[in-house]
Amino acid sequence: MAKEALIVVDVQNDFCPGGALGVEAGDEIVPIINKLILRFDHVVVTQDWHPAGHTSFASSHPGKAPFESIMMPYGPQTLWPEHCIQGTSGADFHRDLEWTKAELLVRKGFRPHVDSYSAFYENDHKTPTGLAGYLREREITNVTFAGLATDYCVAYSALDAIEHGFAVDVLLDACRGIDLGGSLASMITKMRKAGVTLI
Ligand code: VGL
Ligand code: ZN
Repeated sequence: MAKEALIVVDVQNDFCPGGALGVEAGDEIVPIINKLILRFDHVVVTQDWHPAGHTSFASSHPGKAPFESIMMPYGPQTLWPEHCIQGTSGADFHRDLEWTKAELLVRKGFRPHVDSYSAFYENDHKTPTGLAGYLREREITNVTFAGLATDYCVAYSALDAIEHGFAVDVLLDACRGIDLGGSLASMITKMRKAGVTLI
């Protein structure tokens, strides 16, 4: 019997319009996600959770501007405006997100020197968050993703979930993308090729 979980990715103020890294129409997905939360027996939420001065912030690299890329020991890293700093209101969930039913909250990006898009691994693709083990121990076989941003945290999480052997759905209506240099189309193609069901 398939056992399903909904994973709600980074529905935080800084990723909504007016936020530090606002995704266009990012807040439109909140009522859709609230309905999904009611339908699923198991809900996990993720929260981007950076210390001040995080290595993914352009402001941590003199002379660099947001959305430029730099080489890190673990590969290329896009630089972002300061966002989702631990304990700030920008890092809070959108006020209308009905997250109280969530059984697990996964925080990511809290290590100062490595970014984390995926809910499963840091961007070094080696350091696990523990989510895969949690889902496996709970005997969850199917995961459905919704949230922000389609082409970053949602896509990287979905690809890692496939790698871990889960059946993976991404509900595109319940996601919004950043779309940097064609990233939305390229990550959608990558997800489809990897075997993610895009709905
Ligand atoms: C995200 C960029 C930086 C995301 C998080 O949630 O997609 N994107 N940090
Ligand atoms: Zn981040």
